[in-house]
Amino acid sequence: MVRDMRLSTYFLPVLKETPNEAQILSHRLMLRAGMVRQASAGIYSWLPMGLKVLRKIEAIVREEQDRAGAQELLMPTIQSAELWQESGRYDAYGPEMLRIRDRHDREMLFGPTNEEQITDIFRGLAKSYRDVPKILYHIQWKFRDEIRPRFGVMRGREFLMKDSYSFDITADDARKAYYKMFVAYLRTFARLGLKAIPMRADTGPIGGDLSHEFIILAETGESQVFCHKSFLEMDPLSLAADYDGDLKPVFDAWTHNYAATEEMHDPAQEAALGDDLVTARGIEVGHIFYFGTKYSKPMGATVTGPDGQPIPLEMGSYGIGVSRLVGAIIEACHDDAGIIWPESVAPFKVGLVNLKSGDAATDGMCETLYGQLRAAGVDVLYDDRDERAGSKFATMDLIGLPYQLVVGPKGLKEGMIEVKTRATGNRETLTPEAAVHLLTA
Ligand code: 5CA
Repeated sequence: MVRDMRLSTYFLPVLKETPNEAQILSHRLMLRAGMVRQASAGIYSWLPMGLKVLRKIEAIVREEQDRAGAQELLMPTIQSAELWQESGRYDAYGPEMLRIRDRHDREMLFGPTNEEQITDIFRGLAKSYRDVPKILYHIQWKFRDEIRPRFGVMRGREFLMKDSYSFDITADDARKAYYKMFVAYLRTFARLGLKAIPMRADTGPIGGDLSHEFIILAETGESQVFCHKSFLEMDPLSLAADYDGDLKPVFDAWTHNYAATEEMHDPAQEAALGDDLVTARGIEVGHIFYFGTKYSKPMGATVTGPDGQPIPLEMGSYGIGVSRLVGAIIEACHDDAGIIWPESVAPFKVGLVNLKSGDAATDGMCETLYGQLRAAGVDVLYDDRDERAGSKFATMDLIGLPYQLVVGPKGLKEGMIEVKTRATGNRETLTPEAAVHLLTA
């Protein structure tokens, strides 16, 4: 049985006024729909409904990592400065890194990413070429003291990231790991209801020479991006996800046409595209890097090869902005009335609206429907409050559940209830049995 969720008792602090600190739509909607509350600049508490969405996104990201053969572990948020001194990034990372001293005056930091930490784990525990290939990942909070935290959870200071790290002994094998994660990302974003385009990207402070950002196009995006218009039509879920097979053809199919972020863009190639060029704003939801031995060499992370000689590990890292995705999905999926969740990440599948709380017939029918749907494993939020119909509809549209099941005394006299599909606005009058059938099919 799915958990009991009645609006009369659920903690859903919906705001009537539009908060004026929010500059973009997803941030306004997240505040209005009671999903998050700002704790301090760029740092948010996740309220029950926001957390539900975050967890659903996290679960899809995890499933696709596991499917690709990556193994989950969990590294701490607080790291020792020593590891970063070994890699040479402690000073290079600059003021974005939150530096902390413990009671013994030891230098610590709140991790902005985990290349050093995972390299340290691997060098300590993996000894032989037989210990690779491996892809390890975790889903953990990061801290970056961004100069301009903004747009709510989209550019936070504390944010949830999925970061994976691959270990191989040849550059060729490391590329295979890169292709695997590339395909896992296509699948992940498609399942989240997003069209994310892989674009050639700059490697920035992570380093390396091969990198793609996964970008969803949105007017409010922070990056300027350029791509061939064919990307708008490509369908990631039509791909075979046979991770044991050769994934280079899939990678080639997705990268042979031009797509680049601002840092990597090439005006000559763009001019040659003519009318086929799309210039747009985009939101970076994922970023993957191949950087070879950049960390393994200075940190002495080697395994012994078949001939007994040490081989420095070939590595890559692969990030997804899990908390950023909550805002990004809203940027991609909304209308004037509010959020329109893709079913895969919706906090509840169905909102049950009782148009006349206190009326024996409507109350009775609502309880019956609520019980049947929950018994069938459907996540339902029941609006059992004694409120005006108009305000109930506005709340349902705002929070964006895929289906609204509306029960009122008039319809019930005819033995009918209404199902509204949030995405299309389409309403159907059905018998209660037909409605339950539709929503449990
Ligand atoms: N170590 C590498 C890959 S694991 C890394 O840190 N890559 S990253 O810097 O590109 O970050 C990975 C993803 O985290 C980005 O694609 C983005 O979606 C998300 N992200 C980065 N900074 C923030 C931020 N300030 N707020 C929210 N999400 C962020």
